[in-house]
Amino acid sequence: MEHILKLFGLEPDNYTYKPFGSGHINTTFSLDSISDSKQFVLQKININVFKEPQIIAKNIGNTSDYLAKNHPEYLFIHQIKTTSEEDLAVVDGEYWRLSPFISNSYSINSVSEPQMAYEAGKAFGLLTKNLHFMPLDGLQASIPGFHDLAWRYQQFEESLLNGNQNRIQEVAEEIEFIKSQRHLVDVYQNIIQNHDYPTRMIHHDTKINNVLFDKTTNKNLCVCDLDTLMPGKIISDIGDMVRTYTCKESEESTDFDKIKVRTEYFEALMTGYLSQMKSLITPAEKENLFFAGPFMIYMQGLRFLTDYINNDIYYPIKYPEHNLNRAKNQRILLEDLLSKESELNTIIKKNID
Ligand code: ADP
Ligand code: GN1
Ligand code: MG
Repeated sequence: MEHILKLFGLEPDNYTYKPFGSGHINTTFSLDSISDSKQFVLQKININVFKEPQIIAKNIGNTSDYLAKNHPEYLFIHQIKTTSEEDLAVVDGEYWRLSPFISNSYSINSVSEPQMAYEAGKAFGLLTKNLHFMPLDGLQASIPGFHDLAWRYQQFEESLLNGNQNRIQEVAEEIEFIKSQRHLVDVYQNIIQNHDYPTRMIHHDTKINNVLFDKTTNKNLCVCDLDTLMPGKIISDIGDMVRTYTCKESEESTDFDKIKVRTEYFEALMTGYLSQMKSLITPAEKENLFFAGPFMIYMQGLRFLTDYINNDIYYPIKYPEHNLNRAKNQRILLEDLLSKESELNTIIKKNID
């Protein structure tokens, strides 16, 4: 830690640090100065997942420069460079990045008021709106195929061939469910092949704890967790909001009876998002707004189930059936969402027309 801090020009004796946040992938610390009010967020990038950390740095760096020039009033968490002007500090083959801590902010792990869903939707809508005209040339995916549902389905099929045979037998019902919804992959592929469906700079991880709220006003301040900020489609951002804001229970819950879509939260997040994006959304995007939710919930369930079958090589687990329970949770959420399709489409129409 001492060495890392020095690379960023910070005096190690002046700082205390502690683990921060509850993400699955990276390791996050907050750094607090003992002599003044300086605070930072230091993050070790998981290089098993992000195989080329420089891509993250470039995506965030380009976005930061673009926003500073075109939307200087917008609060964007920039990267602090090392003393040798690098975006990342490399120590023993591990990659670290530093950003300012946004003061007077807090984040939440579940949404307990529609107003928070509205604020979060607005925050992600504003990011996409401000990046609408940003050139994407030369930018790459920090995780290739990250939200490529066809590829995720292929990985699921491969797990059925090469994965843990006992587990495959045990989860036959969940496997059948994933297979029964295979048509969602076709809808996704139609979107990808549709030239009228734009590629935009997309956050790709719009979970509620990636929004920072103002401690004083409870309004959104900005979004954080920018590792997957990269070119993509709006169904990723809208879908992950539907996945994580509409249900009272998180993806960790095994209280399966309580897994239900709360339509007022769906409306709140859509209203917030569309308050920013309504005038920029294309007809092709408009047509597929409901699909965003099924797309992301299906993909997440499929990823958890694939990981269970592959003996839990990706997501950290706390007990043996953890990934299986997460997959069940997402299956139930998807079933409930699909059963409310017509009601939710009415809400979308009301907000977009
Ligand atoms: P991960 O989810 O991969 O652990 P995040 O970047 O989301 O990493 O950070 C974890 C938590 O730390 C966030 O949910 C948020 O509460 C807080 N956080 C992250 N960046 C900042 C920041 N720059 N200022 C204040 N809080 C932050
Ligand atoms: C991971 O790092 P974290 O917890 O924000 C995952 C997301 C999943 C999420 C599910 C790089 O995000 O895609 O939606 O877990 N990120 C990566 O909780 O795989
Ligand atoms: Mg996060």
